[in-house]
Amino acid sequence: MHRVGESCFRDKGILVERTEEHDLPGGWRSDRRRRRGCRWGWLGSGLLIMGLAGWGAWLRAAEELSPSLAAAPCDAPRGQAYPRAWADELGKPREYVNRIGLELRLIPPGEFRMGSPESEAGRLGNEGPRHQVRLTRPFYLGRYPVTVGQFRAFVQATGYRTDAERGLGYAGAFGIDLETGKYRSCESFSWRNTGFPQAEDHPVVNVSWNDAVAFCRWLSQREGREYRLVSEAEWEYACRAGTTTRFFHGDDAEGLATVGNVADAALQEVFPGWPGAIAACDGQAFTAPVGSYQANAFGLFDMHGNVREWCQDVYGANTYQRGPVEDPSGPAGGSNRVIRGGGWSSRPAHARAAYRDGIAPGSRYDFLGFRIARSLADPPPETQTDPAPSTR
Ligand SMILES: [Ca+2]
Repeated sequence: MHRVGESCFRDKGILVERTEEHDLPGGWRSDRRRRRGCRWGWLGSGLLIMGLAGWGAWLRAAEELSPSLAAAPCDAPRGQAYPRAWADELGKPREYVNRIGLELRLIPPGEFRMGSPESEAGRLGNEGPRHQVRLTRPFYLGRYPVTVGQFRAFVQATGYRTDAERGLGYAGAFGIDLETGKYRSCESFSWRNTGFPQAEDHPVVNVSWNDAVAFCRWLSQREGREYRLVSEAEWEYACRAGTTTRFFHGDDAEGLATVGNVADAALQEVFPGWPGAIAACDGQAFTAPVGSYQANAFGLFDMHGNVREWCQDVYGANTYQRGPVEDPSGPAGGSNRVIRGGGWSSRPAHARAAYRDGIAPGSRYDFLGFRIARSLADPPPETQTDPAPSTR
């Protein structure tokens, strides 16, 4: 065990251990054993700690009741270790698959710098000021955006008609005109008809925020536990997974080809001159099957590309200046909802971890889908696995 600069503090019932240096996964197991010993008091390993390290060390160890917050910046091995440590500590599965095949990963509580530094290439004014945010509660987050097949299960079970199909505000959805390469509204566009081919494992698009919330409501009733859209802070924290760069793989825009489906040479083959496309070619001009690119350290796919994603929060352009720094959930008033992450048609600047926008909740586009979250305050899921970190 190799530790430097350790301290503890208590905040809102959560005991937090701050450590400047940690062991990687083996060290977590050592931490856990020590904490369990503390819980059992004189009968456990607390006696050994007291005997070996003295009274002061025992007092410090006795207060350590949970793993550390996942503190950014951290490298990928440590980022992978945090969820495993919290899953072990909480006795929860690190990943599970629900009844419609939706895979979720446990996201550890943690601290990160939300927003972008003023020096970041492509930065917009609504990404600042960059500020420290703490998420105090672990939660589950979908590994992928919700797929066409999963959304179809919802529609078939309920007969639900989306805002595009009902013509809320306008008929259909906004999609790309394959003849001109321009965006336009088309009354025949919906999640069933995007204008380009989609298989069941592609992310669903042309769904509004209202449709996404309806999906969560149905899934909550079906599964007996509450599903919801991810908050904006949760989204950026989960996307970064301990990193502080423009993208979770680094700052290089061309590197996006390995981690996400963005505007690239494949799209330019269909629409020459598409603005901002990277030179790499992933062979996918439009949406790709979810999970086709590399995951981040938290095991999440498609955070930087494939589809933009609805978040739960109301959008405010200047909310970083006055919002809470602990478990922020967006402004109380307002109508537009936050969208995060890049899509298949996005230029790199719009695929950054800090990039944010807000649009009307009834909007539907062929580059916009959603990802769902769930709290841990539910009974254990029926199907559970604990796989090795994926490198897909
Ligand atoms: Ca592509």
